[in-house]
Amino acid sequence: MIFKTLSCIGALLACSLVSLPATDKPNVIIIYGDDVGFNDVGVNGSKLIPTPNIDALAAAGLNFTDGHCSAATCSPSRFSLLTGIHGFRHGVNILPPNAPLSIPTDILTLPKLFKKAGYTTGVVGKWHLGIGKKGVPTDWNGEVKPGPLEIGFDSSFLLPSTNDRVPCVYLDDHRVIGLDPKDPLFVGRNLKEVQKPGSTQYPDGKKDRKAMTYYQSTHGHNNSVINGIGRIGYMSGGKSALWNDETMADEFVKQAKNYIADNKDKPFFLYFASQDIHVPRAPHPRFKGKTELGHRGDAMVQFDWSTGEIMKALDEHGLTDNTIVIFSSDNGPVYDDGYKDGTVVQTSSKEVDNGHDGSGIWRGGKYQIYEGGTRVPFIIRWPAKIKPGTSKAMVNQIDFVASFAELLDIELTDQDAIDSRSTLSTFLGEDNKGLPYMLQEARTIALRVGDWKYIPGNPKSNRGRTPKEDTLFNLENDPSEQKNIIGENPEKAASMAKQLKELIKADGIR
Ligand code: NG6
Ligand code: CA
Repeated sequence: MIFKTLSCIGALLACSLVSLPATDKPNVIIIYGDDVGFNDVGVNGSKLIPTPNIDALAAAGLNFTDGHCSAATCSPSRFSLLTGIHGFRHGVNILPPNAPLSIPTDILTLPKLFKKAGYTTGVVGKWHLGIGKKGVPTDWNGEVKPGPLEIGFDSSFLLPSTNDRVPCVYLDDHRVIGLDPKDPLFVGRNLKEVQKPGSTQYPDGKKDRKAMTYYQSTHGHNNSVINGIGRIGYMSGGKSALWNDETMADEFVKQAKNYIADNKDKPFFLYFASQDIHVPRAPHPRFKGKTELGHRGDAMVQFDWSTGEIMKALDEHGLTDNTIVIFSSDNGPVYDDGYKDGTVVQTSSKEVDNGHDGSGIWRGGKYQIYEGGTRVPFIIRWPAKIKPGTSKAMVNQIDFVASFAELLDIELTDQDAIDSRSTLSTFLGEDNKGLPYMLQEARTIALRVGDWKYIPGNPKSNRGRTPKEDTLFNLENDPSEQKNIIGENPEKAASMAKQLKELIKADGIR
């Protein structure tokens, strides 16, 4: 009996000796915004959009002011976040509604890395990385795959593409929810492809502008009209499964809360990808009029609410201290991205009178190679380990794979996450080193080396996405990228042009 008790105490002691301190396996949540600009959050300067929850997150964590997504559009940024590889190496650009899965199922991904460390992994929200096999039309009425579950997530609840693209239904793991087999769902590139007998047909916005009762489109967005909103791409059927745009944030928050509650007793990784503030901006009526900036500002208030709800859930389960919460965005701000929702008028008229600029002092936004395209809100909170503050270090989402590998002590092979470099010590606020150099994608590819920025010119560039001539900026004296100083610094430009070519051609940066 005594022996038994002693051995029990011995086992307990041994157990506590080998068990890892709580901070070794923190939970990780990435809260990812869509088209949220650097200056759309209060902590970075926004005065006309109240974001108390995001500001509180920043106040309790590290706010990076030179933090970047890898590209100035969604799919390549998300690809890099989840793989540690630049989108251009896999030809990833903005994906159409019925694109196949863009992430190969046999490479290392962020969720697979967490699984190697014993985590459970989940994704809630916007996917836009393609679903299904290349060359095989996806059967939306059966098992919709390969998708997130085939690249390392244990569970997924998705808006499959974007909220301005079909299909306008939620996907729960492999299944569209709420589908009536009598009204099968089809997705196609043109009307003909989806005109199937027996399936609900939606108005074609090109022929029937009046069907677009919620918004008129300014460009594109006039194919299938769903909930009075024209969308990119064609769908038919699935009427009983249609989402409600105005309750989408509520739905995603509910799913995230359930995920946290279900997994609170084991280390988890949750990738929470909000549809806010991408077009069509259709916040719940309770957020309407919360800003003077129209739907775009109100959608940002909704996103701040979602962020607060997730933080509250962590508090309620006692998980705040040992959960790393990362808040960021997939590209910079845009105003008119295809709908007449009043944003341009309201934002620009405010701009004249000390108004709101989603990029702040940084030039440009979504689609553009200038800083505003990729320099986005970038907050990391981990109360157990990170001292609150601000960091000016240059950091990038593409480096999460290598940084978490270091944190979790997992070795990467030469083939894994080839563009991901660990900046863990900077993410933890232990130093201010960040990256010595980094690539920025917006169709064209630019190079930052410290404060120097080299952009290869593109004579065919339109809409100011990239300069027509080779350009060199120095952000230290010229943060808003106004003065091309290539004439005064020909050698610097030549060496950066050479380095850029080599990095693009290389088998990865790491
Ligand atoms: C563009 C769409 C834009 C938006 C974007 C993707 C047109 C004319 N424009 O092609 O509205 O959907 O793709 O945005 O169709 S992203 O944030 O997902 O990259
Ligand atoms: Ca986006």
